[in-house]
Order: sequence, then C-alpha cells, then structure tokens
Amino acid sequence: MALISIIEDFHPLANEKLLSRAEQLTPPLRHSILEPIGGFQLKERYSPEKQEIVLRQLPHLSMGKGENLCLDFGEHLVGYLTLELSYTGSHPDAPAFLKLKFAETFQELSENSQDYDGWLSRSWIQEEYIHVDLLPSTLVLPRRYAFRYLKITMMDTSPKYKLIVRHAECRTESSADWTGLRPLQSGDEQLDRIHAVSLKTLANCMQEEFEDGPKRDRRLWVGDLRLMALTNAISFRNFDLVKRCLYLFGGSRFPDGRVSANVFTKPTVEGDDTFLFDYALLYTVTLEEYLQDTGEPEALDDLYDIAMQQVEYALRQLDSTGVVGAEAVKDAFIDWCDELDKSACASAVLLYALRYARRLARRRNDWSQANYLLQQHDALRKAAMERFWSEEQGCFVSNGQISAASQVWMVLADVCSPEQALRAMAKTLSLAEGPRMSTPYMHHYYVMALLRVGLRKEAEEHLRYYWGSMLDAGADTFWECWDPEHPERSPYGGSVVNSYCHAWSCTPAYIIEKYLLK
Ligand code: RAM
Repeated sequence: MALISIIEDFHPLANEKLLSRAEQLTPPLRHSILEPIGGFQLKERYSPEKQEIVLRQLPHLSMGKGENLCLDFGEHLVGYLTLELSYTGSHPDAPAFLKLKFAETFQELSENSQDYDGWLSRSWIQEEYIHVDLLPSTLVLPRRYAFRYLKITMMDTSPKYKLIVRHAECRTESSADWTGLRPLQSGDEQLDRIHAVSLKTLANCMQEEFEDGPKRDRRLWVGDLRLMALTNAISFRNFDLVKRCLYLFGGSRFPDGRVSANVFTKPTVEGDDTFLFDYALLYTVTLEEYLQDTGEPEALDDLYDIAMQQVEYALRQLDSTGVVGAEAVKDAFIDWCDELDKSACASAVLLYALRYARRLARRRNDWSQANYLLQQHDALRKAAMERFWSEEQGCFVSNGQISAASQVWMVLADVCSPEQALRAMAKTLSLAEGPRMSTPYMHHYYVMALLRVGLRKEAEEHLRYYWGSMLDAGADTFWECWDPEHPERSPYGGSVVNSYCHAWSCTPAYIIEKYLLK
C-alpha cells in the first residue's frame, strides 16, 4: 500500500532556537577520490551477460552508436562523478548523446527503467540523458549519486566519430570518520563481513544528517534514525549528528506538536506532512538513548517537552477498550507489509515508548509525570493483554491474525511474563504462514526480541541467515527491503526504485558487538 500523505496548506511549526542549534551541529563532510577498478560491456542493452574489458585500455576504447561501457568502482560509493571524454575519427560534427545509469547493485544495472510502473516516483532512478557538445571535454555531474557501477550508453554519435572515456572518478562524500575504527576480527568470517558491511552502510548514509538511503529518499526519517543512532554509538560515535537530527525533528513539527515521520533539510528545514504513529514514539526512545550515551543536559532541557508530547498524543488515541484505536493504527508503519494487522503492534510500540518516556521523566526529576506515565503504562498493558494475548494459542493475536511483528513488539514492550514471551517467540520461530517480514528494519526488532527472551542461538542464526543471504546475493551495503525467498520483493511496485544502501539495515554491527560477542 502506498504511503502518501498530502495535507493541503501544511505549515509546520518552526522553532527557531532548535533549528539554529541544529544548524550549528552540521557536521563537516569528508571526501576522497576513487577510480574504477574494473570494466565490462553488457552484451545486450538489458542483459546481465557481460564481456570484461581491461581497464588500462579504457583511453583507447571507442564507443559507437548503441554501444555501452560499464565501470565498476569496486565498492558502494556516494559522491559526484567526473568523466573525461574524448573522441576518435573526424572532428565531431554532432553532439554526443549519452545515457548514464548509476547502479548500487549489478542486477540494477541491467534493469530497464521503462518497465517500472510503481507508486513511488521514477525520478529516483539514477539515470541521466546528456548531450555533450564539445569534445574533448570534462563532464562534472552536479547531482550526488549512490552507486558501485556506472553504465555509459552511447545513444547517438555521428558516423564521423566515436566516443572515448579517458578517465572516470568519483569524489565521495560522507560525514563518517573512520579514524580509529578497526575491522572486526572475531575469527568468524561471516560475522566479520556482516559487521563490515553494516558499518559501510551506516557510513554511506551519514551525510549532513542521517539519511535513510543515499539513493532514496536521501532524507531523515525517525525510524531509521533510531537504528542508526544505536549503531553509531558502537562505531563512529558522532553523537552531535544524532543530536542535530533530534533538533531537526523538534524544530519543524506538525502544528499540534507531533513529530513528522521525516524532515527535509534543504533549501530550508521543513517537517514532512507525513505522520507515522510508531515513528513519532520512537523519537522519544531515541532522545532517551541519546541521553544515556552522552548524559548531556542541553538536549534534555530543549527536547523533553517534545518527547512527552509524542506519548501524550498517542495516549489520547486509545479506544474504549483501552488499546490504540483503529484510526491511529492506520498511521502505524511497523513494516512494509500490506497483509499485516498492526493493532497489537501499535499498542506495543506505545508501551515500549512509555518505558523510555518514564526514564526521561525520572532523568528530569519530573516525578508527577513519571507517576502519570506509570499509571498509563499499567492500564494499557492490562488492556493489551486482555485484548491480544491468547492463552490457547500461546501468543498474541491481532484481530484474528498471528504475526511475527505482533509477537516482536509485544515482547520488546515487556507486556507479558518472561514465560509467555518465550512461548510467543518460540511460536514465531515455527510460524509457517502469516504475513512475511520484509525489511531489515523489522528483522532487526525480530532479532532483538529473540535476544530478549534468551533465544540467543536463534537470534544469531537469524542474523546470519537474513543479512548473510544479502551478502550471498551480492550486497556491498545492506538493502532497504529483502526477503530471501522473494528476492524481487519491493514495497513500491518495482525493485528498480529500491534503495540498496539503507540506513535501517545497518544494525547487525550493533547486535554483534552488544550481544553476540559477549
Ligand atoms: C521509506 C524510507 C524510509 C522509511 C519509510 C517508512 O520510504 O525508505 O527508510 O523509514 O519508508
């Protein structure tokens, strides 16, 4: 189902103090220059069959009409491309008409974007048609791309000349500082590789803010931020960047104080007119975790009220039975999965966030608020057990549906006894039917729930199976959406717009360091 929210005349509430603090916290970007390490030609325009070329012959390879040249930069990059172009034959008597296609994965390279007919804009597909009037010349592309492969197709030249690509390079961009970070050497090759690719994924999404994906949507989303902040804390430790993001969300909100699901930062900071029930609650969680990591007082003073507003809004959405009402459930994201009944999840995320909100209140010595939140928590917990727990099934049932997501969030929210939680997760392990989890975002919480009930071996096996199978499928950075049994799966109606370096998939490094190596 499409996630499109359009609110006419939406004017987010701007808090200049928070926005100017966010501005001061903008990190410097780091750059390096990288060149391709290999090249090939696709035999047919959209076929994966290729013919390798020797890179040092690049300055001598000439391209006529319809021919293509693919450059492999050897790793996933985020940055700006420069091409030095020249020609052989007579003086060019017509422009060179080129198509440039940037691909994060090899599969993406041979996909025909004309086949895409999904609900997300095709403008995210990284391809350009360019006329080059003057040869030789240097082409510097103004747009930032996320890619490993670049395919140059000669759409047209003239019979009098052929194009030569003399040199290609990418000026990369990221705010991640690798100084002092050592690759994991656990003695287990698969874990080490998963760890390394997780950090690469995070680093390539660390720009002036934490982006969800450098190909798409190139913007700050709350749910992604929370997971990036966890992994950042065990790696790059750029806490100012987490703080900046918290201030960005705080600085431009819905007029009633709710945190937008994502925020645009250019040309000016503007919260999006999309609200996600669970994401707003994760704002409160992320603030508390940031304070646990840093203990600094300024963010608590500045953002405490905003964090409380998110849980208070959610508490106003309870229905007459005391759980989150159907209208609010519609705003919950949880996972890209149309079949998923999100009722149990929505109440569970609220319970989860209430735990963090209470910690914030105690941190602030706001005892009456802490007390109020405790009462709300206990009442909601009771109502959620009555409504969703089935003793007969030994798990949570959400409007008749048994799903992994419902068990995961209920377990993480500590709604039931440890024995019940273990039963629920054991049931999940053997679930043959029901909605399938589709994103690394959901799989992260699944692994965390297994760990929470003490199923450590199963948690590790799942991490290896899920993120390991992405590696086996050729990932250089972890992907936005992945179902090992349905590799083509896309929430958008076509995998060509999927992002293959996606922030919310960076958490294995966190899980490995925090839980698996201990
Ligand atoms: C997608 C984004 C982002 C996610 C939202 C809900 O469009 O990629 O990562 O947080 O949806």
